[in-house]
Amino acid sequence: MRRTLILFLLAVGGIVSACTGSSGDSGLSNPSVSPTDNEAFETQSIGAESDTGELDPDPADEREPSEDDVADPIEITSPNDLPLDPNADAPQGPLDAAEVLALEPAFGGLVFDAPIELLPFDNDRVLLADRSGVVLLLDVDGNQSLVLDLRGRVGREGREEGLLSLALDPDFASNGHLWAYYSAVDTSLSRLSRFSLVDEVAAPESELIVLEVPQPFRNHNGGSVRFGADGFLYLGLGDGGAAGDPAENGQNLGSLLGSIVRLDVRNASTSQPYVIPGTNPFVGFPGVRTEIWAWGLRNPWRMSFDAATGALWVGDVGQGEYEEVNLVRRGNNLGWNVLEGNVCFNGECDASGFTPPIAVYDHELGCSVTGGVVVRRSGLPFLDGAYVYGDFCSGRVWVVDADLPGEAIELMLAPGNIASFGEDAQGNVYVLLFKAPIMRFVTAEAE
Ligand SMILES: [Ca+2]
Repeated sequence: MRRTLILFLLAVGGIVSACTGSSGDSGLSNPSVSPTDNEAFETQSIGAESDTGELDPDPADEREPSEDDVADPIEITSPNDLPLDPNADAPQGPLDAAEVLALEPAFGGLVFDAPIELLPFDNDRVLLADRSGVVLLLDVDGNQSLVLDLRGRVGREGREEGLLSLALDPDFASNGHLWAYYSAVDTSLSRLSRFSLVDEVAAPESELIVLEVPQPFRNHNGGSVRFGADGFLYLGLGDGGAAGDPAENGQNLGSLLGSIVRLDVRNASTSQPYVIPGTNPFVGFPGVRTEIWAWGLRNPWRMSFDAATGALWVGDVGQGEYEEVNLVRRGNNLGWNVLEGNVCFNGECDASGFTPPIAVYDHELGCSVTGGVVVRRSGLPFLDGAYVYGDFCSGRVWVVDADLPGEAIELMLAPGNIASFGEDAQGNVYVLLFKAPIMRFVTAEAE
């Protein structure tokens, strides 16, 4: 069966202005999240820099708004049924309008400057983290309460620095632990810490520092902190920065940089912050950081586990030409800085021994991949059974079959810089955009 999918884009300008106009008391104007200075809510890019190692102007500034961005329908083709079937015939015929996806503002149209994480907290609320260091609880109407304010501890000197990730402990219900990964203030290092919630508030003073990773440059700090079904903590670390990985950290098992590490933090304490699981792939190898689970990464920006299969999906930001999505297994070498995407990064190379990406796109289509989530419970066409991800610069959103990965399919343009994807307890899927409402995937209304 063949179909042609017509996706109608949201009239972005109208939606944004409507939201900001109708919810002027929300988000940035709330005292709990108001910036203390201009720096705190400056729009910054994630993961893109020039070949010289100097940070580029904000990709958002480079993106030329066009008619295509906001109003015109995009015609794309897609296999018909989800899960996306790579063996299906080429698409044919129009989809029913009811099957078309759209994005609509969620949480009362709340706008944050740099939202980077949205996680289910309970049945009715989500945790929302902004790169400034603020963590909030939000209900569906956008009512919010402050959970954690790390602005005094989070460094924002580099354009890619800040509070970068958040995760609830697997035993949160009994221990109240919240995990955060951020750039430390007044220094150049990344920090993984545990905080403890009491009555839904975590005092900064409850911090237990579990891992600190010196950052030779201010960019490429990763990262996501996630818990696997094995109960262990996974953290994605960038290659240390500049451009081209000058110290070749990506291919150095003696450095945590450019790696995904796996830690047992169940009994974390000041004297023993973590234990290295005995089943980590390089345990017993001399001269190796045995925290490493996988290596050869440049700047893993957003990773997530498939709740159904346990698979680990990672978006790894490219240098100047290719962005990639990786399915990461124990001990994999993802190729950087020998490979960028599927191509030798510097002249000729031996590509054997590297795990190739699941999906690659070039800089005609974007400039900085934002890894997403495997969707299982949204009830929406094209999403359930798919890994959905996007590009920070172009706003393009793609899906790839999570079970039988085939060719990625472009789904739509999001109305802004895609910084992250998230889900709530009901299975709704969200896109986090800089300086724009948090958007939720919905079935589009028939025109
Ligand atoms: Ca790679």
